[in-house]
Amino acid sequence: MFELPFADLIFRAQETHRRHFDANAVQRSALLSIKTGGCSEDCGYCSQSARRDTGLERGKLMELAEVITAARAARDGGATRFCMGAAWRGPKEGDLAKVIAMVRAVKDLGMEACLTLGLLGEGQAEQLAAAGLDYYNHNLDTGAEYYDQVVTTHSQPARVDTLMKVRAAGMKICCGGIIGMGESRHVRASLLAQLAKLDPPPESVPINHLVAIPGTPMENAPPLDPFEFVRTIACARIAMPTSWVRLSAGRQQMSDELQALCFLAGANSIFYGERLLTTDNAEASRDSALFSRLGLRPV
Ligand code: SAM
Ligand code: DTB
Ligand code: SF4
Repeated sequence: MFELPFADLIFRAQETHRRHFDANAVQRSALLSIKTGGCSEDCGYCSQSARRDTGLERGKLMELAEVITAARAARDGGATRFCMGAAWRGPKEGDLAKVIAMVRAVKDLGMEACLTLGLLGEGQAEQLAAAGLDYYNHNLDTGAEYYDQVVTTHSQPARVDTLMKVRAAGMKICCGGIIGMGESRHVRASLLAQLAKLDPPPESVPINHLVAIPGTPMENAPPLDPFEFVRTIACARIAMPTSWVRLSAGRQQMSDELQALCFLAGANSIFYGERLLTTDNAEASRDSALFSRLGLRPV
């Protein structure tokens, strides 16, 4: 699929997209970093690893009241899902109880709730499901053959194990990866094949463009041809026809025209709001203008 002429690939992606979705409807999720920095892991793209100096200030787990204020603002701004992320290898039991209170509060505000807390231990997925968590985000991040060039402190099979726990507990899976980390096209195809082979495939598939962060090993990653990113979105759409494909990190660095190509290729979800986890996102006012110029409808 990656090798198809661009127009043929986009045509196939559109055909697939329109069979399963309203092609003009785009879902909006808001993100909040509830615990920032100081992470034990060494993921080469990440600003939050304690193993390197990215100038990021290390924070404690946020208080419930602050999370509620942020969630209410996100809802009032039009987000339908609120995603909370923590810079952990995985949650400790005491922290999990605090996070569960946050999930309940988000649900009380009438939004879907999503968490990304790292690797889950025995029984933790069940506790999150019981609290009403809709989605758990845990990315494969890259193709299996490239993973150990990106992360050495945990393995990709360990991540797959967490995904199985999430599924067994009855929650929906949000799982995708990062494009532009110097990987080959073969690795990009392999990531998408691994995602599509999950049974069932993830309900939500975030495709992140690497945000190159000074102080990380990927600071000087070779630039990716923007059309290759669009191709990756199109292939994700074709390989996972009924999943929400999210145009995730990296939108702020993209032109409106490139984002439009991504929507044309079958992306139908975005992160919405001024911040991702530790970096800025495209401004809500820019997104509203883009939606209206393209006739896109938020859902
Ligand atoms: N610690 C947890 C984990 O690793 O699963 C949750 C937070 S982690 C920051 C969530 C995801 O954000 C990563 O799996 C990666 O896909 C994405 N991410 C982190 N830094 C990024 C960057 N600089 N550019 C693009 N995506 C990034
Ligand atoms: C995902 O796939 N992308 C989001 C969310 N899941 C947690 C995170 C993007 C982070 C971008 C870099 C940063 O802001 O630190
Ligand atoms: Fe830690 Fe997650 Fe960043 Fe890896 S991606 S360093 S596990 S916060």
